[in-house]
Amino acid sequence: MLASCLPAFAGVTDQMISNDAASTDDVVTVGMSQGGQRYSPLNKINTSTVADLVPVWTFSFGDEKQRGQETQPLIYNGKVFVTGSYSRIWALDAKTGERLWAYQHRLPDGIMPCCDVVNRGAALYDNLVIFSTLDAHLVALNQDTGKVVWNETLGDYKAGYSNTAAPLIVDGKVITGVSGGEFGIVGRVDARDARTGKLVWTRPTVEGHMGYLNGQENGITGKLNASWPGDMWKFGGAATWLGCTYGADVRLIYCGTGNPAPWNSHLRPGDNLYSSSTLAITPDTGKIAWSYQTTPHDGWDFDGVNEFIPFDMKKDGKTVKAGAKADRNGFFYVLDRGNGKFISASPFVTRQTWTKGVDAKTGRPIEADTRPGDPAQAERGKQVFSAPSFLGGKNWMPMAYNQNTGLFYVPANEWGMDIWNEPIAYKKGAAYLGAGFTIHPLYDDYIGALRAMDPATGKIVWEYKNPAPLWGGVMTTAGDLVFTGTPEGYFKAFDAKTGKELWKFQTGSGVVGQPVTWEQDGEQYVAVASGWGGAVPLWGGEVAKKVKDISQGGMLWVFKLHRAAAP
Ligand SMILES: [Ca+2]
Ligand SMILES: [Ca+2]
Repeated sequence: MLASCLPAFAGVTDQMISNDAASTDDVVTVGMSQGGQRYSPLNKINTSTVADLVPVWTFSFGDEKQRGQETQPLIYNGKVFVTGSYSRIWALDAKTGERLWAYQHRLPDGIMPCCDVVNRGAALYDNLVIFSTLDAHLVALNQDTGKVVWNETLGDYKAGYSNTAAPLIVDGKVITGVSGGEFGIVGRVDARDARTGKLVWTRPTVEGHMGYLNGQENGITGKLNASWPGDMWKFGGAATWLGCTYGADVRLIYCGTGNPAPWNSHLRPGDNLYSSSTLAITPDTGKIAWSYQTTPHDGWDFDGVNEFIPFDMKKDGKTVKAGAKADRNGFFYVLDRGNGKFISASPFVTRQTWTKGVDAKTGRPIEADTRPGDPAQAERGKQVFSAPSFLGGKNWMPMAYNQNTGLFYVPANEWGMDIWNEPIAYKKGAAYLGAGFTIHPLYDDYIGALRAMDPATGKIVWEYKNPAPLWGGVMTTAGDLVFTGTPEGYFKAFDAKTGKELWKFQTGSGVVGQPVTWEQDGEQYVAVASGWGGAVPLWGGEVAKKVKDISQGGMLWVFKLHRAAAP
């Protein structure tokens, strides 16, 4: 067929999504690939040139609406698609930053996002840009006009459902999870036809709930009452609030699940499957292929939602088809991505009080005696100190994997909590915790630590310590660079091999967004959103006091090398 017969841009295809990591002139997935490695082969910006990185344009999210900007921009067809707080999205001219269109989702009163009004990015498919909203909708807009093409409901916001994660596209299906584990919702993974929004399958993440495929019953999840007592599974949590990644070679979708509900674990003796786990789900049928529970019978709100990233691990002269996850509970896990077999668990923060370690044979943690006490006989059970805190050794902010160095770059935090349990009963639309807590820093001089982990040895190769907690995503490149932001407002670049800080830029507000890079007209660009917020100011206890003076914001920053610096 003659090239002239084809429109210049026919829309985003499955092929383009599969190839996102290698195609450097666009970024069509959150995570910069379906697997979420956040690695770019671009190297014009590198350890020698990064000092000359300067802003090209900025875009203000505007209005009176600021708060946390945890988004990742997408770049396609000369446009930047970026989401913002309060379920907003914009299309911008990639060359100039000029606004092409804006869409602001009409949010009802009474939405219940637990952890700030954030959004973590959109998905592109065909001529659509698809994102989820704080009232638990999934909205698809025309990429050229910003007009709504379809709008589906993910859950009842009055029961505590919301959604902030970026959707994942697999084989023409849009894959989403749900938020709301603090309100006793039931976690779920859905697959919809990306063009129409029509539900293909749904898979609940709490045992006893029925799955569906094309409107037909498709088997219950797990085995009723095998790991949950009585009716507790009916409001069992296990929210899939960070969405999913995909291992194309083994054709499995990986979704992390959050805490079992309520937090008071004495009300639900048992492992409480499939909470605080990684689930591998088949994209065609929505069946669970394997699962691995990082925190059985979670009593600390460790969740297990953190992203599971497929990578090829070189170990003992062999290549292992592995996947890695830095869990809120403080361990960096490596599993076989095909069958879920446990390979290793290594601490990536300094303290894990809840366990004596992970059994190397079974992969099951050995519980230490630090579970908050049973309040059955008293108003308040015994208070304990636990590290990590429930905000996690790592929270939502995604790590990155560099294919050259073979290292993962993990945005970690060092903090603990006083935690106690209280009586609680489920009530629709009310917090369902049965716990109280105060978060404390572990050290005087830092909370955040960007750590380079060698997945083959479980060793920390280098670390960068930051006074405030790290809350932004990480990106790494073939230019031997690691990019991330700080609540203090800096966007920074580090040497991927040594951790040496090579460049920083003050963005005017805390950086909790996810950086990306792409090539345009022969030059390499880098972008990140700035705007302080997220869970720390809301839930951070003693830590929140430390960061209370940071200005809010809402700005997309775009950088490239200063031309005058060229030879
Ligand atoms: Ca690409
Ligand atoms: Ca939780």
